[in-house]
Amino acid sequence: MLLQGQRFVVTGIASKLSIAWAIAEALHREGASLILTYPNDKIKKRVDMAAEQFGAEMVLPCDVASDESIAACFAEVEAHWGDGINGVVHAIGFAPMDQLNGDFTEVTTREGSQIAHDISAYSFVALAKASRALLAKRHGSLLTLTYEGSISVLPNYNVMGMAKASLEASVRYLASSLGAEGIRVNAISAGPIRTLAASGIQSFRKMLDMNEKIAPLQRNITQMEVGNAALFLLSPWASGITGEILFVDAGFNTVGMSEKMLLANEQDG
Ligand code: NAD
Ligand code: 0WE
Repeated sequence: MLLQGQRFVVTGIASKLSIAWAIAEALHREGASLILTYPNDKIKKRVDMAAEQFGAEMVLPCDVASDESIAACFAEVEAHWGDGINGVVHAIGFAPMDQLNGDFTEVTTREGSQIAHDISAYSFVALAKASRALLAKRHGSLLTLTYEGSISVLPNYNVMGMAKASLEASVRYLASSLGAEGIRVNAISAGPIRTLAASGIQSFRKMLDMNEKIAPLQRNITQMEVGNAALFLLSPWASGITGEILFVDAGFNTVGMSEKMLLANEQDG
């Protein structure tokens, strides 16, 4: 029980497939106490299910589009856990669907870009502001989820690539800002996983297939593998790690060109 007596706030559960669900599961398995959050009433019942499964102490509304909602949420966290928390998990990303299908230059709009950056990147800074004092009391840490589309161009990821680049820069600036208080800040860059956020994405299936072919491990990753890496980064075993982006992607990001790609091209031509 690595995390007995430790307390974590987990955002981003929307279904059993959510990466945040697997992170909460891993934290619970190691004896941690949890508070789970949801953005609106439509999602609340799913989060209630998770709370029951993981014995969470509270389920709180937290819509990261609203400063008032974030403030009200962390006021409740403080009322419950006034002597501090050990971690906050940010597993939130959103862009309007019309931004995620088609030619980047054509489909990207000012409004789409603002929403993507507000919900997917600024919100991490907002959660850091709201949880700073509680995290400092226990030398806790912040964790977010990112994707390779921040660094390399991937089909249709579009404005989310911009938002994830911003999110990753925020990991480094927050790590620098909060380091003196003993607060660590890290991200996991996960390979593609079929979740709600992946449903409705054109050719997601083909992306999973391609990933499997290119990645050194020759397979896709699971939510549980992200949950276990998250558990490590949030635990005392990672006490020397901050400002880091840890890839949990079966090695996909390390490959420039694979033998299989050469062979496939030879057969084409
Ligand atoms: P998901 O749909 O299960 O989770 C996304 C979450 O964002 C949902 O719980 C949703 O309620 C929440 N959210 C959206 N708007 C919100 C708001 N205004 N306030 C609060 N919460 C809000 O999908 P997921 O794949 O588990 O995504 C979690 C994180 O992992 C995201 O940051 C995503 O970008 C990242 N990620 C996903 C993949 C993948 O392939 N699925 C890969 C790498 C990174
Ligand atoms: O970060 C993500 C999810 C991004 C996402 C997905 C949606 C779909 C539903 C953000 N906003 C929305 N808005 C919606 O209305 N991933 C890493 C998963 C993902 O999303 C993609 C991918 C991959 C992988 C979008 C296009 C191409 C690849």
